[in-house]
Amino acid sequence: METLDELAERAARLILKARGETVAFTGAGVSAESGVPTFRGRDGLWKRFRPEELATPEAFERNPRLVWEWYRWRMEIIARARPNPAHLALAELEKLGLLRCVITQNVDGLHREAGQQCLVELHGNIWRARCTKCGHRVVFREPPREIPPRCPRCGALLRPDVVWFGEPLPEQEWRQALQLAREARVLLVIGTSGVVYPAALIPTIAKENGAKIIEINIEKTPITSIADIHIEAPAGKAIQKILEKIKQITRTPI
Ligand code: BV8
Ligand code: ZN
Repeated sequence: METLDELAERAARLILKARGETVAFTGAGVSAESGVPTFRGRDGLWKRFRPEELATPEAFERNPRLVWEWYRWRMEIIARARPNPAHLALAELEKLGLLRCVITQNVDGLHREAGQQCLVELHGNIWRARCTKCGHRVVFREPPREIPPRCPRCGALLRPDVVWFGEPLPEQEWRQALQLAREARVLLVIGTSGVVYPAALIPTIAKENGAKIIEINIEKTPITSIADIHIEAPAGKAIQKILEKIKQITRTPI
């Protein structure tokens, strides 16, 4: 059984060998250490709420106030959250020229706040809302006081600018994610249960195109079976360790 140290060393060597063609694919687990609840974990959102009742167009149609109460509650948690060592290490890997881009399923905006430049938000962003009638978009600086919020332009209902179950992913972001997955030499899969489609196809597409898969998660997932390296540790600890190994290896010329 390899130690975290040995696994991180192997991962660091794969990332260095990829010469910048490494892409990260992240899920709710990368924000867990920031105090943002995941969906399916022990204290997961889906434990207390049922996604069908909230994260769907039908739920919004039926009860926009209830859906906005849920999103405002999540915005309040996220407003207090700060990027954690996992987000910061990914931003540093990008600065070092070793990470090309981050594809995220998260809507919390923490990768951006950590300084990530190249970022593809497959499921939208909780701080953005769009008008259900005229399409006008707004960005919230803080959770909306009155809910459901109304369009400043036409007065119709605003909806969170996130992808709900049964809704297609944004065209542009999906195409960009596919291209990044096809071209990646290494895919870092961090903190995702790999159960939500079509996002969950990304690791398979990267693998089919010859990428090495490094999975970081506190448990095994359906992705573990195609992972070349599976590091069972919290994301912050694991990615910081990989970053440390990269710096050690590049400091000591071979
Ligand atoms: C679509 C935005 C069609 C909103 C989200 C049956 C089979 C296959 C597919 C389907 C099916 N039935 C329905 C579908 C389709 C459905 C789907 O996949 N359902 C699943 C549940 C079976 N998909 C859709 O509906 C998609 N749209 O298919 O449209 C279409 C196509 C064309 C034209 C018209 C229509 C839309 C899916 C997007 C839904 N939106 N979020 C919001 O956030 O409110 S999904 C939601 O789940 C989040 O975005 C989240 O990111 C995503 C995935 O979850 P994870 O990120 O993986 O988080 P999770 O909690 O699950 O796991 C956390 C992981 O982290 C765990 O593994 C845990 O161990 C780990 N972890 C925890 N702590 C740490 C850690 N790891 C490391 N360190 C730690 N500290
Ligand atoms: Zn409007």
